[in-house]
Amino acid sequence: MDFERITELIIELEIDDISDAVKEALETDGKDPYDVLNALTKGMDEVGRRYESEEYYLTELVLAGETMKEAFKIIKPAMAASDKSKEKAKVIIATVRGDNHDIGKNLLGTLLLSSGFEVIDLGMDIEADIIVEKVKETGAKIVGLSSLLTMTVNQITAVHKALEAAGLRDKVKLIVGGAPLNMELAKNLGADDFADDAVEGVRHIQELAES
Ligand code: B12
Repeated sequence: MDFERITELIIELEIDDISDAVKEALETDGKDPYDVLNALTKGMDEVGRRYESEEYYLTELVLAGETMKEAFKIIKPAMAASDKSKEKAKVIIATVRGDNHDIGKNLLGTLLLSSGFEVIDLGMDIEADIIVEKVKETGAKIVGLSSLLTMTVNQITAVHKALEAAGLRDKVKLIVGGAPLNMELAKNLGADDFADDAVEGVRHIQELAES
């Protein structure tokens, strides 16, 4: 199974074939899970491009998201198995309330898992109060929020304030990501940190975990 074929399967929305293709790449061909992930992400980039140029519509986007999820299910354990040595810090991840984009968050979660973090993924469209409850319950010191929509970035402030109200704000580092954000905006909204992509996000989270 070559990488180009995996990229194609995402672009062609082949949800029934993706799991076997990823399995074959990992198990039969012994490919590095990171390289497979790279091939999947390339496919998703092209899907995003086609959506923007109106070759694809919402239906295709949803299916592309579902196809990525099937692939992640196979790739996650392979990535976790490739690095078990590090001490596990807990990271809570979620997409903010009102936002149903989770592909970027899932990618971050997969990479964090493979970097030795314990990942508590709350899902998408998540209320600030639920995040605070999870922080209390798990003692996680890092929260990563995803916001892809301009109209939902203010939910970052809602989480920041809810943590403050619970007396937890100084115990937790809040990092955010998503296309409408940048470092300056993230800080104005109450976050501690921002990263442009998931790879950079993992690097920042490693630094936050050590600080
Ligand atoms: C796929 C997609 C969808 C899918 C989502 C499926 C899913 N399960 O996620 C569906 C079809 C559901 C969808 C719906 C909508 N979408 Co949409 N969608 C996209 C699209 C094409 C791709 C997003 C994506 O998955 N990219 C791939 C991932 C890997 O990248 P990413 O999410 O950016 O994440 C990376 C970084 O941002 C970062 N990151 C992300 N989160 C985090 C978190 C942390 C902590 C860190 C450190 C880093 C980090 O790392 C990731 C990987 O490197 C984008 C356009 C685009 N090219 O981005 C529009 C886009 C985000 N959508 C948009 C819109 C408008 C909508 C709708 C309102 C459309 C509608 N009319 O209904 C709805 C909103 C639904 C809702 N309430 O959320 C707009 C948003 C505009 C804006 N700025 O507000 C965009 C930009 C398209 C556009 N150009 O208009 N969408």
